[in-house]
Amino acid sequence: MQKKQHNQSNEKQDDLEKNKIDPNGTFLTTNHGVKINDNQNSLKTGERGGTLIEDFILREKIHHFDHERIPERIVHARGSAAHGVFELTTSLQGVTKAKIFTEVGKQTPVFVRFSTVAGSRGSTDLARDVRGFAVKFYTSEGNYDLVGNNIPVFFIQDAIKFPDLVHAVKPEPHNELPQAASAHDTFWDFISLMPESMHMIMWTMSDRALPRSLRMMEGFGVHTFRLINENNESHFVKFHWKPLLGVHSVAWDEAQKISGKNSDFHRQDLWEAIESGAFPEWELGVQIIPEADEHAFEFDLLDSSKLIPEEIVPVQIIGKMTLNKNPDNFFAETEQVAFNPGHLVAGIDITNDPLLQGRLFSYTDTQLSRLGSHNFQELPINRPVATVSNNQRDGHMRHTINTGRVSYEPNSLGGGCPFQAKAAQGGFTSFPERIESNKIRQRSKSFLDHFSQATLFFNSQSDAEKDHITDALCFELGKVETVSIKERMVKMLTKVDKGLAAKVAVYLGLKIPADIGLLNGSFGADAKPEDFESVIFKSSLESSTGLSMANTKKDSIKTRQIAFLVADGVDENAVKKMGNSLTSQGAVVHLVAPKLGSIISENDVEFSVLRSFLTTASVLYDAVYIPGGINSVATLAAEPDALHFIDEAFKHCKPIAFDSMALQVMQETYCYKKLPSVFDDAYMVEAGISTSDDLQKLAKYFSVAIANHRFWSREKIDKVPA
Ligand code: HDD
Repeated sequence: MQKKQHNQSNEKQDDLEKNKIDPNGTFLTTNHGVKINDNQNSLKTGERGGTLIEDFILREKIHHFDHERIPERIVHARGSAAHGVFELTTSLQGVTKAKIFTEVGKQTPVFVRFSTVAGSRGSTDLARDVRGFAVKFYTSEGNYDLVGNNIPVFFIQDAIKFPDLVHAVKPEPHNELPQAASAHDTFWDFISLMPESMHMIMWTMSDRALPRSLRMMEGFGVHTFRLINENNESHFVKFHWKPLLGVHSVAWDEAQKISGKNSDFHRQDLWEAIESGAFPEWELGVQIIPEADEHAFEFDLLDSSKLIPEEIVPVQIIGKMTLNKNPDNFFAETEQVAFNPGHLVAGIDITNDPLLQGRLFSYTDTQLSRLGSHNFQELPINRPVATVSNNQRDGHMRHTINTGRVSYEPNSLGGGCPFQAKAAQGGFTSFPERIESNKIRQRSKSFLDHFSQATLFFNSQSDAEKDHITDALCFELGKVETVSIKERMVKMLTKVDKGLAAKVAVYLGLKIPADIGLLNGSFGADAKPEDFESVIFKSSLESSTGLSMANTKKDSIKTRQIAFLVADGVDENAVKKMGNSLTSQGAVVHLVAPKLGSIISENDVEFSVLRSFLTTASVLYDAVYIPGGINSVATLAAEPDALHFIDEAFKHCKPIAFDSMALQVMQETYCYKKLPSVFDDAYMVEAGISTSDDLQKLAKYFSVAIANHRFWSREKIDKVPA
């Protein structure tokens, strides 16, 4: 692959540079710097003798190796990350004093780690799961971490339930099954007893949980945060990351197959996009709510199981983030990076959201067992570009050499330094929220509405998206063995949408339940039935446009992977013209042939072939093109793997284009033979299938179809066995 020159020099990159070691051109040494003369043989008592304990070279090498692993993250263990920059385009001056949101044009270095939640470090990228979207901004005023997800709400309202949630979704403790999957009894047992999770469940059962690419998903700060201005006035804020490539997902059948064909699919996609210079980009949007409007909504702003529909508070775009550099070392950067929602800078503050409050403790705490020392902040990837000067000292693995005799404040021996900074000097001040309350373990009644936004989300989906949610629930609950759990879940679904509940019940072979009755979930031992019984709210909105992926951008084929199915005798003109047309728009074209090496075209042009039907699969592509050429189409028409490739792409509703000569191949496919109506001229474009003798015209149709992503209408017709 051609590596593009990245102009990624920034303060953080310069800082990281100091720690890099170039292994080239130096001798092999021990960790204490002694040159090694023989790295092939241990020191022995004679050629066939025992190894000597005095062999410090062997001892050190094995010893280091034995300790190379650290505990994986307790959640979000599987992740991929990249460096980049954030540039502010619209100032929030007057709303916040945080320079990152007031200095237009300033480029702030960022490090972003995407993750799945439930799976272990080596688990598949394509699990049905929430994706973590954690951004570390290395601002001039200190590190600011926005540790969000690709879903704007959360399963639970209070952090005290987090360990229960995670224990329920992780592999079951007696047999460590299943890996990276929520489709098992303990997860649905917990969920069926937690009505507050129902909104999030609608999202996780939707295609949002199966991103096509980490570059094609939204990010959300989830909680309501505060922005604080120079006068210490507060505005509430919700953060949104909007991908410039739009929000796109894969089909569930496809996701499962990708997991087998390439379980690093997302990691590789992110890496390759950045290496090729197709830098992933997101706009940062904010929903800003004046302090006075805290209670103006039909839900509680402090409740993380709710979102603010964009129709009610529009998202204002204030900047753009571009990821332009891959990490140099996975462990040192992606693994050792330590995020914390409590890493705030002056001008940004937290709220009393009980989910957020609990997180503030958890992240620093977990880094201790993961990274081994409080000094994890000194690791190169975690170090701020802002100056660190305080009186914290010592501890395991301290890197900094603090000079001088003063490590306390106030002091006179150090000239009083380092001084506290006044607010006007950039010192962090917490918002002086007025609080008058009893100390209680209780949840606010304003958190009682568990279903209205679940219903709003469901109602906002396109027909295809609704079908996918239904199918996902059938799959997940179909894997549950305990009947009472499935029944409770179906009862719960009746509160979201009766039609949905009925379809799932029928599929599972359950009776359609009568009304749901009391579900007290986690309101605590002292909660009284009247506190929550029959409290069913309804959103005043029927639907919200931003919640459906059907309304996303569909204007680009940048970075889309297109398979050209070819064999000897292919029409080189078709390959070149279609190839040029697609690659000039930023798509990536791969020739896929029966075998590797090269093919010779009709007119003796040689094309090198790096992928075959054995080494790749349709699920790794966005679209398929079959060029003409008498011998090529004859070979492909007789090649079952090629026919499977096409049928499978068809099944996953992907755009398919073929030259009229390649009709011979199509005629052998199941989709063509059994579903002739799809290949009716009038329907083909609607179904994302194009054919023509006119290459230019074909390329144009094909591009539009690829930008459209998928043609879910095909799911309405009979299924294809692929
Ligand atoms: Fe969390 C990691 C996002 C609730 C406790 N969380 C973690 C990561 C992300 C999130 C993206 C991975 C960061 C990385 O890439 O290193 N977490 C969220 C969001 C939440 C949320 C969006 C709800 C809105 N988390 C949450 C709660 C708790 C935690 C309520 C505990 C009370 N999360 C953790 C953790 C992790 C973590 C155990 C594991 C590894 C780490 O922190 O560094 O502390």
